[in-house]
Amino acid sequence: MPFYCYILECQDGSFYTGWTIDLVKRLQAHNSGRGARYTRSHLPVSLVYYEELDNRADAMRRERELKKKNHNSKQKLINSFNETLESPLLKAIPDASWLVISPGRVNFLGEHVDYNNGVVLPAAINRYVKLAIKPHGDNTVTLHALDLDASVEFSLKDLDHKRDVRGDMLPDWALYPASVAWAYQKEGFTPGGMEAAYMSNLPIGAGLSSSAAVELAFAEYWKTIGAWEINRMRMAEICQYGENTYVGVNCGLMDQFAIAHGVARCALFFDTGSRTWQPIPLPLNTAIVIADSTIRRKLSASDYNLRREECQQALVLIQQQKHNICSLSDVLPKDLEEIEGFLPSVLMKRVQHVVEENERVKQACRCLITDDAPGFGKLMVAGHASLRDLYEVSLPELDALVNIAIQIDGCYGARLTGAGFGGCTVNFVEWDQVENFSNTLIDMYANEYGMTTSTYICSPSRSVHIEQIGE
Ligand code: NG1
Repeated sequence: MPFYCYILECQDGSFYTGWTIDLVKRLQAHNSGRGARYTRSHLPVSLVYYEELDNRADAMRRERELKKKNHNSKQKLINSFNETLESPLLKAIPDASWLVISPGRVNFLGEHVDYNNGVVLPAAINRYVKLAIKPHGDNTVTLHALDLDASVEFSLKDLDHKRDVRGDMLPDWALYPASVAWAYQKEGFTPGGMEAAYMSNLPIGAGLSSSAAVELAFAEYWKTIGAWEINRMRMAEICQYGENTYVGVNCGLMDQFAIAHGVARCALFFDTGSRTWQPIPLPLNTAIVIADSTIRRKLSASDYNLRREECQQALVLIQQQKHNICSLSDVLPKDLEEIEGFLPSVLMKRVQHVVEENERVKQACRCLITDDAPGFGKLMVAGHASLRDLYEVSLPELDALVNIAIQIDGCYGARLTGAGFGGCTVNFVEWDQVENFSNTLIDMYANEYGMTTSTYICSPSRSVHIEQIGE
């Protein structure tokens, strides 16, 4: 029988160390308040580290050793546990002095409303972009995108032309870091030169915000190094501004917000209109499983911008009749009938989605607060139907993944996550059923549709953060 010594990260960022013979059950016990007095008052907790030992005595001895370590030493241990990404980074830049860890994000509900001043319910997830940086005094940035096996160097003095130091156009992937430097400059800040390498275990272009994770990683570094007094919301907004204006992707604020504000074990309720937000713990004994349709989309070339335009057209028509409406999220469900009288049917479908999706997010928050996982799951399924039928951004493959998922035991709900047109589904699953759910989904999708999916079991993570290497 294996014995484990483990470290939990509590909601306030503190660590708890223990030993067990069953990690899953022990984590559940902690999260249901039956683990230890300390964790009971610091819930929820997530597992961030474990070691397997041969016997009980060794596990208890190791627990005592770990308990004596201070917070920083434990953090280092956790970092080394996650080293799969870090060692290639440090091989690429051996004298790097900073490491930035930037999570991806999943969205539970509130899709295509962030550019309509609506409410969204995303979470940062424990899959990351990691960035190792060596600052230098020149005004150049040398980047190594290890996943792409590509490098580029550009000058911070000439970002407008989007060219590298040799005069060639910047490759698409380099536009994201460059956009952050450019947006900071527009705000009056002066980002410094660096050599940097980055890697990710987030699938790229899968609707899990790998691009925003890259942006926030660079933004966090420059902000920290410059000791600039910018709060996290402003940092997210600056990244969004760069992505909209420099990269040319007309995204809302949800992705950057979630990565800048993630809280372990929590979904993030965010009102994109008022910019207010609140973390809400997920119900106990639940897990997130992401299923990748493996269909990739290129956002700038997709129908995403068309959907935004349709929302804008609908808003103009509605405002001609109803003068108090500033955004589609001001439309109330009771107004829909009247609006139907004067909107073309396609625009009507888009508006109905936005209005009802906002309602679903509010109801979903109530479900989370009352630990109503089945109720939450039903709203996710309704959200998917709306994205499929009203907003028309789903694909047969995404519909199939959702249809299969909701038949499997322990699945509370499933839906596509992100913009649609490809990418991933998010599944909300009973903790004990996670392995079975994941395997059954993969098998059924292959048997019924002849398609392959890969799944990722995730939990909500803390926000982007930076560490000094060797400190
Ligand atoms: P994804 O699919 O994660 O790239 C996109 C937008 C979000 C939001 C969602 C739909 C980008 C980079 N992000 O997310 O702002 O509008 O679609 O809810 O375009």
